[in-house]
Amino acid sequence: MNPIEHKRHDTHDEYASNPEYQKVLDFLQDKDDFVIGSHEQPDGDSLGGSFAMYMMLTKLGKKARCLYITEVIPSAYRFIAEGIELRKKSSTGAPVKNAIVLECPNLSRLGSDLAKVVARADEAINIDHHTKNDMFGVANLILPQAPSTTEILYRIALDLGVQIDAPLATCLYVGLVTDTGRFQYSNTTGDTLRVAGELVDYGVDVNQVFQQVYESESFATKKLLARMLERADLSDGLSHSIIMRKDLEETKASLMDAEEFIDNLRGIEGTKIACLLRETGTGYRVSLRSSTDLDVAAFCGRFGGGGHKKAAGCKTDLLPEQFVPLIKSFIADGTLPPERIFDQEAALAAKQNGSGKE
Ligand SMILES: [Mn+2]
Repeated sequence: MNPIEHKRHDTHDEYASNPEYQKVLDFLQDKDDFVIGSHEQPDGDSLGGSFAMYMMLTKLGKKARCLYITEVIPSAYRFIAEGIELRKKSSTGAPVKNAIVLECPNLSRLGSDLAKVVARADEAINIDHHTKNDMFGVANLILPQAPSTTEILYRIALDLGVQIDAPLATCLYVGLVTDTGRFQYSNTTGDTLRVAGELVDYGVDVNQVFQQVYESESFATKKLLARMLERADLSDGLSHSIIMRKDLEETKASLMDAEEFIDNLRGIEGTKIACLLRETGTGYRVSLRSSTDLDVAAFCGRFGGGGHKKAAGCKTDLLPEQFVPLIKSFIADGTLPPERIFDQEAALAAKQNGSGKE
């Protein structure tokens, strides 16, 4: 075992001084038989966090399972899933004792299948770092100042006295490296880098993570990226593009592989906000990134979405030619779209009544 000293960082003392922190520790310490769930379209932080939590609990001699992740795990993250016990869809009828929900501002972010399982749990706790949260748990540890959920889990692991080994350190590191854009986003603090250093001392193979997460894109994914870039537009500070459903059919790539594509738009000189629209069949899934003080979580909030100040998402049934000007107005003078016209339920009801949009 690596004889590294367990350090507790100042910013993490802030996590631990949150009134909900002790409740989370007590829940993890006192209970047994857990399910762990995180959001749809998983990313490095949700998967790294879920697997890390699984490892922490089993190291404490507890029973735990991650919910359904087998069916949706992107290939870039399969290397951290080894040895993780997954609860499959077929067992949805089984009773659920204790649920741990990571990275979800509300239960619907889990997707409907997982949300149903968590709703059946005796009790659920909620650990997240997004700006808004519905506080659906018996304990709600919401720390928007944390760059990743796994950085919160690192402190929890130390306080629970969990032995950190290379597989656990790797899961924590994957969440950290992906949610900080490889330690380049403005959420990267000195402590983030110190934690990363400690995780490397615990045995993280930095180059392996890089190769798996960032250099294992399929050829189909690259072809899809080429289409997205071909269609890109830069005007009035907005870089945006669209991925159509036919692109997926024709390139045989999956939407999940397109998670990082927006970084290619954000990186274009002159970009204040980057926007990627992905056609879903019922509308568009929208990703926004801000390179300025413009708060894209607030913008996405007008469409029932959210996220972080500089990285957020939502869904819309507006057409791109309707949606794009709204972002441009936001860039021009900070104008947010009016909330009422984007009430999804009202839009659906209007459609069913035959008075829907053109
Ligand atoms: Mn995250």
